[in-house]
Amino acid sequence: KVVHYLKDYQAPDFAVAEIDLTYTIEEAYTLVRNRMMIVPHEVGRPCVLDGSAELLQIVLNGKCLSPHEYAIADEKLTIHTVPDTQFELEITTRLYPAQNKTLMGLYESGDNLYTQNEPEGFRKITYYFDRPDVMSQFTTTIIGDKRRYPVMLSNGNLIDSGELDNDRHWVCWRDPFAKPSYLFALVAGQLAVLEGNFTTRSGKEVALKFYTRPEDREKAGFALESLKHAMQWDEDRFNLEYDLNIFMVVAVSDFNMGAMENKGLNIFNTKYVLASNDTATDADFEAIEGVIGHEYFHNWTGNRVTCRDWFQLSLKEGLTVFRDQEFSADRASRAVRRIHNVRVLRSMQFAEDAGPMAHPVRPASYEEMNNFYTLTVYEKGAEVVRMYHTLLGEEGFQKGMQLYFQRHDGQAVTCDDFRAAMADANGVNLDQFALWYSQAGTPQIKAHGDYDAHNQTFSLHLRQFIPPTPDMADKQPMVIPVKIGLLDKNGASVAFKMAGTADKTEETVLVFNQTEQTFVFHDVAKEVVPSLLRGFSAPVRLDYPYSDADLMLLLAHDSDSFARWEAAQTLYRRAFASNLDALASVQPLPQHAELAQALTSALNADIDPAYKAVLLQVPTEAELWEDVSSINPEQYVCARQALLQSLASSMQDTLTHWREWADEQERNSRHHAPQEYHPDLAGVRSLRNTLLQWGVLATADLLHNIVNEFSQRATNMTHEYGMLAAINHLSDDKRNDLLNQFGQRHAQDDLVMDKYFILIGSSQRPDTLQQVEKALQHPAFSLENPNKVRSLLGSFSRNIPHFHAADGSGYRFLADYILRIDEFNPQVASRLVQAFNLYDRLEPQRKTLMAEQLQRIQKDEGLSKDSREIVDKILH
Ligand code: HT7
Ligand code: ZN
Repeated sequence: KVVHYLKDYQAPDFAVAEIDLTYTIEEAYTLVRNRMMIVPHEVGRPCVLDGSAELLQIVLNGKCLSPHEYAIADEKLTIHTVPDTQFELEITTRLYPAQNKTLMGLYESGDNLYTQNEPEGFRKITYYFDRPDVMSQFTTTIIGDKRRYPVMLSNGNLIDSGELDNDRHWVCWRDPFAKPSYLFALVAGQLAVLEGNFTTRSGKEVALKFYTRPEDREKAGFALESLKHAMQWDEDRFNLEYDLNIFMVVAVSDFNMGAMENKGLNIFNTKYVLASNDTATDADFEAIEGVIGHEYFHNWTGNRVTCRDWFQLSLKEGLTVFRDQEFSADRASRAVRRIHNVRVLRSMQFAEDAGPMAHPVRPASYEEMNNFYTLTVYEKGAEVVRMYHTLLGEEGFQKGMQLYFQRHDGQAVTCDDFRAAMADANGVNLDQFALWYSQAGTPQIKAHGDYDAHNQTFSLHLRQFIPPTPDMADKQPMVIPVKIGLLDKNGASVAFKMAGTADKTEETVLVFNQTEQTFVFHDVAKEVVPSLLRGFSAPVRLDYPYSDADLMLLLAHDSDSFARWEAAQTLYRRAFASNLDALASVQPLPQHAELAQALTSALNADIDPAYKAVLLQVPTEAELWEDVSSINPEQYVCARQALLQSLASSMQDTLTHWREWADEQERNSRHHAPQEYHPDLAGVRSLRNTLLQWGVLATADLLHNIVNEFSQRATNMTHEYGMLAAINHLSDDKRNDLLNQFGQRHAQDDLVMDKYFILIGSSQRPDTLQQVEKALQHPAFSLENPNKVRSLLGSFSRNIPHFHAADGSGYRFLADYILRIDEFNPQVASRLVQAFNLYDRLEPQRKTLMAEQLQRIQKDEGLSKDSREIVDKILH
C-alpha cells in the first residue's frame, strides 16, 4: 500500500505553459489528443506524468517516442530524457466512457458525456501532472456527431465552432485563467438550456446557462435565481465579482457527490438543481440555494486561489463552507441555520473525530484522497474559519480576506498562507491557532463558576483536554474562543467589566489558550448563570455543572438563540440518561413533567416557528453515545423513543394547538402562494411536520387524518413527505398503502423516487430488511446510481435498530452490497464502509458480528484501495 505524507511535499519539476486538448467522440470510444507546452524547472529530471488511460502515442517535439524511451508503471508515465528548455509533448489516449462506472474521469450518463476530475480523475483521461499546484491555460476542442451531441461544453469562453462532414461538428473553448487539471470539465449531449443574466457591479454582463434534460428545464428556475442571489451576495459581503462572461451549470443524475466547481462550467447532481413545489421539499429548496452558493463561491476560494496539494483541501472547502453558511444565514433564519449546522457537526463530525478515521482538518497522510472529503475537512474546517471571524470580527476577517487575495490570486497555496494573511492583516499572532489544523479530536472543556458577593466578581474556571486519536496521543492546548454572557436569576442580562477594560459590556469573547485558565468578571452585582459558548463559538464539547433550574432559565430567557437551544439539548440529555438508567434497572420510566412544561412554555412563547421546531429536536443517538465505550444501540433507541413518547403524551394539547395554528398560517398566508417555497412558510411547515411526528406518538387518530388528507396535500412535497415521514415507523398497513401510492404517483420522477427509497431504508418497522431487499428489485432502483444507493442503502446503514440488528443480519446485508458496489464504484462503496466505524465502541456481541463482516470485506482480493483504507483503519 502507498501512503502519501504531507511532510514529503516537493514542488513540481515542470510547469505547463499551455495545454491544448482535442476530444474526438466516436460511437464506442473517445480519442483525446493532449498537446502540452512544458517548461522544466530544473534540468536533467525525467518527466513523470500521472495517467491510467489506454495510451496510443507519445510525440515529443514532433518525434514519435519508441517504447524504450519511456516506461509505464503504477499509473505513472516516465519519459526518461526530455529537453532542458521548453518542449512540446503530444499524447494520445483512447477512452471508453460508456464502460466507466466509477463516475470519475470521462463517463457516460444517459446518452450524454460528463467529466469529474477532482481530485485525481484527469489522469483517467490523459497523461498529465495531475496535481493542483501545476496550473495551466486550457484550450479544448470537441468533435462529435451533431444529432447525438448538439451541445458540447468546456471551461471558459466559446471561441470558435464549425461544421464537418458526416453530420459532425466541432467547438473550441478557451479558458483565460490558468487552472489545475482537477477544474477541467467537458460535457456533451442532448441538453436543454434555461438562460438568465447578471450584471456585475463593474458593469460586466454575465450569461447564466443551466443545462438539463429537456423535460427538466423548467425545474432549474429556482437554482437560476439562487445563483443570481449568490453572485450579488459575494459582491456585497466579500467584494468579489465574477470574472468570465459566461457561467454554466449542468445537471446530471449519475454523480458521486453534490456538485463540482469546474471553472465556468459547474457540474451538479440533479438533486441540487431541479425543484418544483410538488417534487421538492422546503429543505430541498434550501439545500439547492446552499450548494449553488457553495460552488459559485469556489470561483474565488478554490479556483482563483487554489490548494498547493490535497492535504490543504480545507483551505478551499472549509472556507467555502463557511461562506455558503453565511450566505444562507444572511438570506434567512440565521439562528435556525446555525443550529442546523451545529447539529450536523456534533452528530456526524464529532463521531468521525472520535473514531478510526479521525484526522486533523489538514490531514498528515492519506492512502486514497477520495476518502478525505470528510466532515472534518468540510464542516470542522468551516468552524475553524468561523473562529478567525469570531476572534477578528467581520471587519478584521474581511481585511484578512483582502490580503489573502492580494497576495495569492492565481496561486496554489496552503492553510498556513491563509492563516498568515489573517494574522498580518490584523497585526495579531495566530501561531498557536495552527494547532486547529494539525490536531485531530474534539477538545473537551470542563468549566465551573464561583460568585463572590463581597468583591462582586464572577470567576469562570476552564480546563481543556484534547482526547488522543489514532494518529496522535499527546496534544497541545488550543486557542478556543468562548463567547459568553451572564443572566441573573430572573433571566435578565447582566452587564460586567473585564480586567483592563473601562466599559461595561453584556457579552465578550474569552480567548482560552492554556490548559487551565480562570477569567474574572467584575462589577457583577448579583448571582448569575453564565450563558456559555454562545453561537457555538468553537467546535468543542463543554461541560458546566448547571442545575436543571439554571437550564430552564436559559431555555426561557437567553438572548442567544444557540445557547437557549443548547439548554434544551442538555435537558433532553439528562432526561434521556434517566430513561436509560430506568430501563437498565427495570424500573418504571420517569415522566419528565418539568421538561414538558418548559417545552410547552417555549412553544407558547412569541418566537419564530422554525426555531420552535428546532427546540423540539431531541439529540440524535450518535450525540447521546458520544463518550460511551460499550454501546448497545438498541437501548439508545428505546430510551430515546420513550422520552419522545412521554413528552408527546403530556404535551398533546399544545401539539394539537400549534399544528392547527400552522395550518391556519399557511391558509391565510398573504405574501405567497401557500404551496410555494418561501422561508416564512418553510418555517411554519417545518414546525407542523415536527409536531406531526411527535403527535403520531401520542394520538392514534392522527394516522387517520393523514390517510384522509394525503392526496389532497400532494401539491406540496414538504407536506406529502412530512406525512409519510411521520408514519414511516408504524406497523399499520396504512403506512404501506400510502407509501405505495406515493411510489406510483412519482414513479417517473427520479429525485422523488430517492425519497421513496429513503423512507423504506430508514423505517423502524420490523419488516424493513425485507422491504429493502424488495426495493433493490424496483425498476426505479439502480446500484450504479449513487443517489439511489445513498437513499436506500445509505439510509439503511444509519437505521440503528436494523443495521445493528442483534442477529447480525444488517451487517451481513450491507457487507454483501459494499462488495458488489466496490467492483465498479469504489468511492461510493468506501462511504458505505464507514457505517462500520462504530466497531470498536460496540458491546461485545455486536462487535464480534461486525468483525466477521469487516474481515470478509478485508479478505476480498479485488477490494479497492478506497474501501481497504477504511476497513484497515477500522480493524487497525
Ligand atoms: N469540490 C468538490 C469535491 C469533489 C467531488 C465532487 C463530485 C464528484 C466527486 C468529487 N470529489 C471531490 C465538491 C465541493 O466541495 O464543492
Ligand atoms: Zn466545495
